[in-house]
Amino acid sequence: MPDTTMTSSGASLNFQDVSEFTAAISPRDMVIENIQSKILDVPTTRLHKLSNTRLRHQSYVMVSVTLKNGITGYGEASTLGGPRWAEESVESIKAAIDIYLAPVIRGEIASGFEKCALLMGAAATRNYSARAAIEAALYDAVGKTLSMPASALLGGAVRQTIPVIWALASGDADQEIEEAKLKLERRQMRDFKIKFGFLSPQDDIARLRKIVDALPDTTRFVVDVNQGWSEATAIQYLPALAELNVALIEQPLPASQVEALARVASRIDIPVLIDEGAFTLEEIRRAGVSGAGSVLSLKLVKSGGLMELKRAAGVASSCGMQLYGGCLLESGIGVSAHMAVYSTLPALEWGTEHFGPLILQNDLVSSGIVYENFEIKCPTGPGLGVTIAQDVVREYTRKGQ
Ligand code: MUC
Ligand code: MG
Repeated sequence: MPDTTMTSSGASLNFQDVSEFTAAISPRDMVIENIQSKILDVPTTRLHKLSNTRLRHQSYVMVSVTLKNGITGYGEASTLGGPRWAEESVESIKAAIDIYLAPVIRGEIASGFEKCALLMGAAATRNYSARAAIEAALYDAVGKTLSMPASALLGGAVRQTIPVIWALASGDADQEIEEAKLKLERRQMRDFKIKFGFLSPQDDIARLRKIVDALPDTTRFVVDVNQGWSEATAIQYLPALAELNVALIEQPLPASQVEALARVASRIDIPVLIDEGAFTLEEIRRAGVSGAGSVLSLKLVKSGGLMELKRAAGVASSCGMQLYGGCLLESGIGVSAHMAVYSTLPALEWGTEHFGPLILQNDLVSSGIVYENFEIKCPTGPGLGVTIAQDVVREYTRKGQ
C-alpha cells in the first residue's frame, strides 16, 4: 500500500518507491561470498627513482570480491619498490588479506561499508593498503549491483575532472626535460613533481634549475624529497627552491620529525606538503595544528579505506590545511578508487598526481581512465567505472604464489 509522508519542507516521500526498490535488490543478494587476491608485477616505461627506493616495475595486489548475486568488484593495493615507501609489501598485503581480513568479512553484506571497515580494523592494525584494496572492491561490487558510481555512494561527485601532474624521477635532467615536453605536447600534464633525495642537494638543485629553465614560465613544480633531508639541510637548501618558484615542498624531513618540520615550515616561503608524516586522523591533526604541513597528500595507502580517506580530508580541512590528491603509482584500478573519493571532496585545491597508468607498460584496465587537456576524468560508470584488462592481468600475475 502506498504510504506518502510530507517532509518539513513540503516534499513528499513515497514509501512505495522505497519498498519496490528494496524488493528489486535485497541486501541479502549483496552477501560477500568470495574474496581472492593475487600479486602482479607490471613493468614501467622507465626507471623511477625515489630517495629511498627505485623501481623498473610496479607491484600490486589485486583483490576481487564476489557477491551472492554473482557480481564481482575489484580493488588494488599498490607498493613502491618493496616495503620501502611504507611498511607493507605485496607479499605482506596478500597474507593480511588471505589470512586475517577476508575471513572476517566473508558472509557480511557488502554495502555495510562501515561495519566491514570496523571488522577489518579489528582484525589487522595499520595494514592500510590491504584494507583499502578490499574496501575499494566492496564499493565496486555494490556500485555495480545498484548501477551507481562509487562516488554516488560516497556523497556524490562535485567535480567531473581533476587537474593532474606528472613526476619526473629518472635523475637525468635532459631525459626529464624531453619527457616533460612530450607530456605538454600531448596535453596530458603541464605541471610536474620532481623527485629529490637520490642525488646530493646541490646536484638535485642544479638538475631542477635546468628543468625550470627549459619549461614554460607557467609550469608549476612540486619537489618531493621523500624524507631524504635533515632539518639543517632543509634550512640550507630550501631558499634556493623558493628562488626557483617551487610551489610546494613535499616531505623534506623524516616522517617522525613533525616538530622539526614545523620549524622548517615557519622559516620558508614555500608551503609544506605533508605525505609520509601523516597517515592517521590523529597524525593529520597534529601536523595541521603544529604547522608542520599546510597541505596534506591524501592516499588510500595511508587511510586504509575510501570512507577514512574522506575523513582524512575533513580533518585536514578543519585544521586549515589544503588538499592534494596523492598517489602511489596505482594502475587504473587504484586510480579509480581514489577518483571516487577525490571527486566528492568539497575542496581539492592542488588537484591530483594520479599518473600511474601512463608510467606502466600496460594498464590493468582497458577502459575508464582518460587523460585529456591536462586533467583526468573522474570515472562515471557503475562501481569504480573501469573495465579490467583480464589478458594484461594474466600476463603480469606473479607465478607460483
Ligand atoms: C610519493 O611519495 O609521493 C607519488 C609519485 C611518485 O613519484 O612517488 C609517489 C609517492
Ligand atoms: Mg610523496
